[in-house]
Amino acid sequence: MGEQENYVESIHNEDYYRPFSTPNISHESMIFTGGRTTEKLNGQWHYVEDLYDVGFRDSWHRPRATGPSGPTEPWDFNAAEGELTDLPGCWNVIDPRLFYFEGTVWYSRSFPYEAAVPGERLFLRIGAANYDTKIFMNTRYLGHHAGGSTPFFVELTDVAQGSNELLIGVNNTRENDRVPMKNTDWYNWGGIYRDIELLRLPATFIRDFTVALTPGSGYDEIAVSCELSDRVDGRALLAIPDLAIEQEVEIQAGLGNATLAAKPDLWCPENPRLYEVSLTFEDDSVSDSVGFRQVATDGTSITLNGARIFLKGVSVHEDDAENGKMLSDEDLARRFRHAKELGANFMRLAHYPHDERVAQMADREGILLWEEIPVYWAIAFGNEATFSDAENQLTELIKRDRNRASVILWSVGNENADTDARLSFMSRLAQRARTLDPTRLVTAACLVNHAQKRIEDRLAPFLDVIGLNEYYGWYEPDFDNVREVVANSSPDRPVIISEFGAGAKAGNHGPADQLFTEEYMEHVYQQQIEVIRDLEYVSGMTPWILYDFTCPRRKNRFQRGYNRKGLIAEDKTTKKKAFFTLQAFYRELR
Ligand code: GCB
Repeated sequence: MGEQENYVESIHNEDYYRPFSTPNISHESMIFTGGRTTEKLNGQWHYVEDLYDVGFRDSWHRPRATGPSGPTEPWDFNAAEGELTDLPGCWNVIDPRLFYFEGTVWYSRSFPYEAAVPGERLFLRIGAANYDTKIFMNTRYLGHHAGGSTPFFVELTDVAQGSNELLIGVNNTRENDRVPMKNTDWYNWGGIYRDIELLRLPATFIRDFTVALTPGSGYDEIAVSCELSDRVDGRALLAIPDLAIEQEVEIQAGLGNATLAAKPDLWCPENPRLYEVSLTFEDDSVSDSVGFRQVATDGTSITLNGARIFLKGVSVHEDDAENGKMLSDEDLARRFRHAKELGANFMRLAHYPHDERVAQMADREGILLWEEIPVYWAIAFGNEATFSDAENQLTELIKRDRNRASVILWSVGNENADTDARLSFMSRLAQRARTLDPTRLVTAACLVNHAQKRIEDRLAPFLDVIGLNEYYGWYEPDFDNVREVVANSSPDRPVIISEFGAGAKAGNHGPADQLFTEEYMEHVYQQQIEVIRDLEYVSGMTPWILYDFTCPRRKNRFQRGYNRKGLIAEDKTTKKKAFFTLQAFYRELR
């Protein structure tokens, strides 16, 4: 007894996180949301930053002892008393004091609930929160989600009452076993920065729904699959009115698969034709706007609907001085406007899953997409828990976007040193992507083998397309080396130059051999284009990058906290000279 006399658990227990480490909210609880009515919980939430993790140490979610005159204990926290902020949003931009905050921020709000129909189930969906999110409702801990850019769901049915208190802790601490790890070349924005929604569903509902042209079918067969929330048998009804399709899909033990003969107009950038597709099972119904197309490789070419295509692209981050990582409608529209102005037909969404509205818009606008998970630089490749996290993020991304015609490539990572541990980790991810989605190509942004001066990566046999980041003219100042690399390489599959570029401060002019001038950057683009244009095996390019972006690693006088490789400055308006160099090339390729 003696030892414990002055023992105060909340200040002596460094294992305070453990009770909140399970259950893990993963892709398994995802729900297909296309066509569903949701109730948004966006808007004003209370928030409080928690530098010392007191919320976990002191269990801020616990019920408070109250007497006739209010609380009977001097609690340091009250969910209803925090300052107010609008969600979705990043805390770094609410208040300059929070710009550099890394740790947990608690968000809280209440909402009323009344079941609309008996037996209804209630779910919470969060579009994304960076990085680890712990959900509490009505004093109960419901689970946590790891991963900063994918959606997740938690069921509230058993805890929901007439009046409900949601308390959500979001932690963005950079850790070496997370995905990404501590060191990245972008800003570690924190917060719940995508929609927060409630879904009311019947007791048995449609959990997943995929629709695609069967690969290799001759463009005349559509494959549909669905999964229900329970292992029931029955029949679902599939409808594609514009193809005059209405067909029953047999469900056995909660799973349904069907193939349909159909001759849809094929989706492509010039004709981004979408079809309304719906699936109904008993009281539940979902729908989606789906484009039908086929992407494949043929030797060192990429083909879309059987025809060779050159991917005229640009890389993009989610980053904004006013909104952090939250993508405003204005930003969304602007990035497509700028891509089109460049003459692009392709975008690389680097280095993590972007807002789902991007792929929806790309479907409508006819822009092809590369989507990626943040297996970036020095991931803890030997750590199985890190692998599970990466695999879960990949699965959540694929499940979210696999009906999007615009998405043609899943990238399993970026610029990772070619070690045995990385080969095992990333080849498993590549296989996972293939199993989840046989209708798309798998890639990764690899590095040049600088010792051998050639395109060579042991991961290549696991990929359909080799992404290649090369910075000749910048980190590798001697541009002639690229000619040697090219002469030494004969890849057996298509290559996309997933990055090249150079930094320039918009408005900084000077001779073409002076770093950080627009002229230097322009010259790098001219030289790169001259080399790339003659390479048969190069099927596309996504130069780095559309806009300058916030980056704490970049501190010289031209950078001042920004990566300056944008074709457009961080104001998202001022174009640098290289923008027009790339535009001229893409126009010529038309
Ligand atoms: C890279 C990385 C990218 C960086 C870029 C740079 O290779 O993939 O995330 O921002 O280089 O500017 O150095």
